[in-house]
Amino acid sequence: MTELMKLREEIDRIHADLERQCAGLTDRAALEAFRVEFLGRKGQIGELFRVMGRLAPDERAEAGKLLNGLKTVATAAFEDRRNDLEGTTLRARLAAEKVDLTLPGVYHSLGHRHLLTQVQNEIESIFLRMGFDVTTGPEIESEYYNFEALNIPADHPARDEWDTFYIDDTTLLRPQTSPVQIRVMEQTDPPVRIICPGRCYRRDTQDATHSPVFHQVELLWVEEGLSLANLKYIIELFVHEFFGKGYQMRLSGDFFPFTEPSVQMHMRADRASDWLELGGAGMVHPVVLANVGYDPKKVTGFAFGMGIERMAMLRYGIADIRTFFTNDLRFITQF
Ligand code: FA5
Repeated sequence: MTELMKLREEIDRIHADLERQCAGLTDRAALEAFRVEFLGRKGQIGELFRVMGRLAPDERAEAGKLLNGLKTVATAAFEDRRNDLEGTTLRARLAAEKVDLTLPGVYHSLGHRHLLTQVQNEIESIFLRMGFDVTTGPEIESEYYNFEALNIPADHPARDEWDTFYIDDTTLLRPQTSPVQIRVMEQTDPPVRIICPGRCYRRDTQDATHSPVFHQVELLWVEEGLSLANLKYIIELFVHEFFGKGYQMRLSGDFFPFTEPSVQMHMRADRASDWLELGGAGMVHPVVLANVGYDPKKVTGFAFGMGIERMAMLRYGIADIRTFFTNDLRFITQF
């Protein structure tokens, strides 16, 4: 067999081999290995070019043509496969990254402040505008601040008015925000003009208007020359600001050991509705003023404590106080 015939056979073998291998290439690494194997400088086709030197001069032209033909076939096979693979990769990427602009968007529900917080913020801003400071006090309170300093000595029957959760013999969960009055007056010389919103706790049986946890806002103004008329004016001004027109308010006599005289405040939405008790108020008792070192002959003051849930119930027509605390989104998202 002549060298040229051997070359032809070799070319046929390589041709068949490269076509078979090329069809099975599925990724870039395999494709590159294919290129090195057949088209690289030391690849199978490159090696064949070396055989040219051993051929008779008249065979070389033909061998050159055949080899160049093989190289062209290999290059074309390589490039076709590369284009194919790149196309497949691209199509896969496009499919994976496809965005369907007609799909409904992903809905992120935004939270918002709870109705009680909204109402509390609004109450604060009304009183801030009137010149009151906003302050807070502890929810875990001592008997002294909640009772004694407020003129309710131990064994006084008025303690029953506040069905109180005790933590130990002298510590309790405050059933009212009134102890903050004492804490503020102990720390400040008159004049004092503050409100204190906050959470309160009572062993009250739950019903439509009572919850074991609820909120009050306490108000205290102590200065020279204040009277019940000033208290009434402030309450009326607040009611006007918070509720607007149309609501009815009434003050009637009441008893609290820490105020004298004392009143309670009721409101209703219109003549047809029932009165709802919103809070208690009165002129700060001289004993309470003396307890914090004030001179009751010089200064007088008034205070009130109102239920924040009850205010919200009246304004928004909420029939049951428990809806504030059940975290039902159907309720919460209405406000
Ligand atoms: C007091 O707590 C007095 N500290 C109010 C006060 C302050 C009087 C300053 C004088 C001077 P009373 O127990 O009435 O008062 O409660 C006041 C208001 O808190 C009630 O009118 C009601 O609106 C609200 N409240 C009381 N208990 C509950 C409860 N269990 N659930 C919801 N709201 C309540």
